[in-house]
Amino acid sequence: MTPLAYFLHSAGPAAAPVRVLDWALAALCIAVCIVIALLLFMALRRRRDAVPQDEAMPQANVADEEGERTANRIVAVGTAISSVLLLGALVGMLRVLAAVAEPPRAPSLTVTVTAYDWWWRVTYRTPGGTTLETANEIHIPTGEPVRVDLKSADVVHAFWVPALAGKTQAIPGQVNHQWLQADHPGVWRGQCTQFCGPQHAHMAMEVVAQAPADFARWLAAQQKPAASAQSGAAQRGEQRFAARCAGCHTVRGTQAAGEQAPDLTHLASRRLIAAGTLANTPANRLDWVAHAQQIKPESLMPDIALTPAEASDLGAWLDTLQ
Ligand code: HEC
Ligand SMILES: [Cu+2]
Repeated sequence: MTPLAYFLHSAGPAAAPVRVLDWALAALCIAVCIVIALLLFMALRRRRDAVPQDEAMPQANVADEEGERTANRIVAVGTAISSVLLLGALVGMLRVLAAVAEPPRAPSLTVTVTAYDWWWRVTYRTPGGTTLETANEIHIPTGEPVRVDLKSADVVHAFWVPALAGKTQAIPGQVNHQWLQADHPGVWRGQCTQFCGPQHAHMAMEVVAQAPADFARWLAAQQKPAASAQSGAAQRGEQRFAARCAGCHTVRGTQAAGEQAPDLTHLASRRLIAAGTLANTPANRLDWVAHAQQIKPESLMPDIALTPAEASDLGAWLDTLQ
């Protein structure tokens, strides 16, 4: 799907009414522009035709009484037409707001999304009562409304996945709510839409909608702690991680329990890293660790210099985080 299609099409009932409104308002604006351009063109022509050829310097403002009445009538009619159109647009918007306010039935799944400069923490509370975390990738089952509780850890952000729902702000100290629903499996991109600092543009996320059985499998896999390192390289990598990365990152099942950065327990299972900035390949992961400040300047992940041996150990460990 091309990036354009992400916001020109809706993929569920929370977005469909919004998309109808989008097209209706776009059509209305284009129609108004065309009418005004035509009127302007006619006015220009009329004036030129009205000026007698032999008058060198036509006098401006020679409107006689009849002319003035015509002008007043045009203003009145124009104002009336604009008012009707704007009121119609207002009614349309209020109806759409009402239509998407509540999901068709109570959502059985709630995902908590916390916005950070410049990434998204995604938290699930499973029926068993455990919580699990991931980052920048929100999995949902198809055909069901999913509730999103939105928080912010720092400044005001806004959460918007155009194909699935309207946008909602994430405000520090407050929990906002919205709901999403995808009618069929697919991946839809979302983006922070409230300017939140230098890397605002690199604050994307993806919603991955899966058939309910696939979603249940994903959830079960994400719930597990990281598998213990088998190879010597991966074991050395885990130690490096504990020494250099664990202050910020958590990997469940190891001693790494940092709170201020994405949970990396199942890092390798994600499609993208750094909030949609890079494809999640082994090479990109190491590139990010060494050059985060070039890839995403001022991000809260520092550049971490590694010798080639350290990088290959760390890479081996990160690759195991499936
Ligand atoms: C000072 C805190 C800090 C340290 C230390 C740190 N990181 Fe990070 N890391 C972050 C933050 C914050 C992000 C999110 C950055 C963003 O996307 O804007 C991040 C993102 C990442 C990501 C991308 C995760 C994703 O899903 O998008 C990877 C991979 C990563 N770090 C690996 C490491 C490794 C490996 C180390 C140790 C060699 C390390 N980090 C050390 C703070 C830290
Ligand atoms: Cu933001």
